[in-house]
Amino acid sequence: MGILNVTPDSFSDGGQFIDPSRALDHARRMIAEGADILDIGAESTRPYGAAVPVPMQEEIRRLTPVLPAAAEFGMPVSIDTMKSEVAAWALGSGATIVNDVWGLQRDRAMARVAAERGAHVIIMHNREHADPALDIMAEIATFFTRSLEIAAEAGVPRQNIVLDPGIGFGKTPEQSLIAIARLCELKSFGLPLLIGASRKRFIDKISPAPPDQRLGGSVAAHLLAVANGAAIIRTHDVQETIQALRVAAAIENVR
Ligand code: HH2
Repeated sequence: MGILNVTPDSFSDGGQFIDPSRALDHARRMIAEGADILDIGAESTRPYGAAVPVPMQEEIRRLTPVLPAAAEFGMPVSIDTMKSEVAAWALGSGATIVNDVWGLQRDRAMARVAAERGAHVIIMHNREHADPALDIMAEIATFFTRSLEIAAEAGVPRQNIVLDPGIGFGKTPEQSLIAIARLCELKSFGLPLLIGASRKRFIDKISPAPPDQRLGGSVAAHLLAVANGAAIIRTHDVQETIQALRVAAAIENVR
């Protein structure tokens, strides 16, 4: 899954793709590099730092010149939003997947919108504040169970759901590491797992570097995530990530 942030303020690539023609060039490039899904967002989810909430109309205004055109490229498009109105607009404009970083638990209309449109849904674990004392795997499992109840009540078919432990969201850096190290425990839900470790701050805690210099750490995290059961990797760096995954798979296959 290639990331396309049509935002002025995303933590790692803010402002780079706010211009629609640059955004669409980047989408084309990620598809050429092998992305199977485009994840388009117009509000920084701000895993770190102060959030500047974006009004719904502004989110749709940023997406209008980009999302419908990107959907024409033939790859599935997911809409990275916390707002059901934005999700509804995007699903009516070519997106087929809703990526909700609040796992259907914040905007209660989100599950209904996804069900009505027959969309796939990415349920991501999140919480307002990290708590170092938490058993993070138990917390994630409890959160997923609640999100899956909300999805079922709204009529989202279980086979349309992907689960994501939410690397960097409401977690200490160590808890993000644990979520990757113990990812296979979440296989018990019987659903595909997604990991988005791309350029995130836990990398900087281990090996200090600004976001645009965290490729090595991102690739390491993603290789281990796949080894531990991830089916989808959300990345800013499609070409490098696919190359690393192909080489790792080739080595596994000659055993
Ligand atoms: N991470 C970010 C945003 N959306 N969605 C899912 N499902 N999983 C993630 O890990 C995830 C996500 C944050 O990364 P980015 O999009 O690069 O930053 P920003 O939210 O600042 O635009």
